[in-house]
Formats: sequence, C-alpha cells, structure tokens
Amino acid sequence: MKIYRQNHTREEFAARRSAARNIAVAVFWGLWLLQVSLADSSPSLAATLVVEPSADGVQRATIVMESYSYIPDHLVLHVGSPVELILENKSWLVPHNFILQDADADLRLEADVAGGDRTILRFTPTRSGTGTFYCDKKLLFFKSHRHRGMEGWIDIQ
Ligand SMILES: [Cu+2]
Repeated sequence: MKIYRQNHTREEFAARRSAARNIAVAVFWGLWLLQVSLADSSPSLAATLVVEPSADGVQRATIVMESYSYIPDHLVLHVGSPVELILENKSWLVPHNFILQDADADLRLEADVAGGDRTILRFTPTRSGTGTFYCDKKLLFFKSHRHRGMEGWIDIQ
C-alpha cells in the first residue's frame, strides 16, 4: 500500500503567494487601463460663465476637470482685475492639466492637477482677446485628452 503525501516546502508557498500577488497587480492595472481608455467624453454641454469681480475686486471662478471635459468650458473675464482660477480635478487617479498659450490675449497659463487635487491660477488680464485652453495629457498610445474633447476658451473683454 502506497501513501501519497503532499509536502510543500516553504519556498513553494512563497512562490505561490508571490504569483497570486503578481496576478492581483496585473488585474488591478488592467482594470485601471480599461476604465481610463473606455471612460469616454461624456457629451458635455457647453457652459458659459461670465465672471464678475467679487467684493474684494477679484474675478474668482472654479473650473471642474473631468475625463474629458472642463465645466464650464467657456469663461468671460474682464480686463484689469485680478483673476483667481480654481482648477478642481474630479477624476479618480487621472491627472489633467490646463494650458493656455495665447499671444492675442497676452496670456500664458499652465497648471498640472493630480487626480482628486486642486490648484489656483492667479493672473491679471491686461488686454482683450480670446484664448483656447486644453489638456494635453495622454496615456501611452491613447488619444490625448484634448482629442477626446477636453478644451474650452476664455473671452477677455
Ligand atoms: Cu486631461
């Protein structure tokens, strides 16, 4: 009569545990990639915000950043008063940025905002014009956020 016994060495258990961990990590990043690539531009309704200076004379506005839009995506600002632009990234994990390079309005703004974070851009418009802002982030070989609709514009009057 034969007796089969399964003896696992400590090394075998360690190898199995490490393999399980590798699979869990691969599944996590796989799902993350999937949500980042599939989460498509929710058809954002163009929203205009006309910003008036508050009691302290500052033109204060909040832009919410999502995958893949800015809300609102159209701001109207006025020449001469300081602006505080609050950028709030509501995306989970996905970083967004805000880039505005406009010679016409003499504005050069740039800010990176990590997922779930916020930042404030301060500037004072010195002349009227229109500038387009956008997010140039992209993941690997996927289309840039701008290509997915993440852009808007500022009118300075
Ligand atoms: Cu983005």
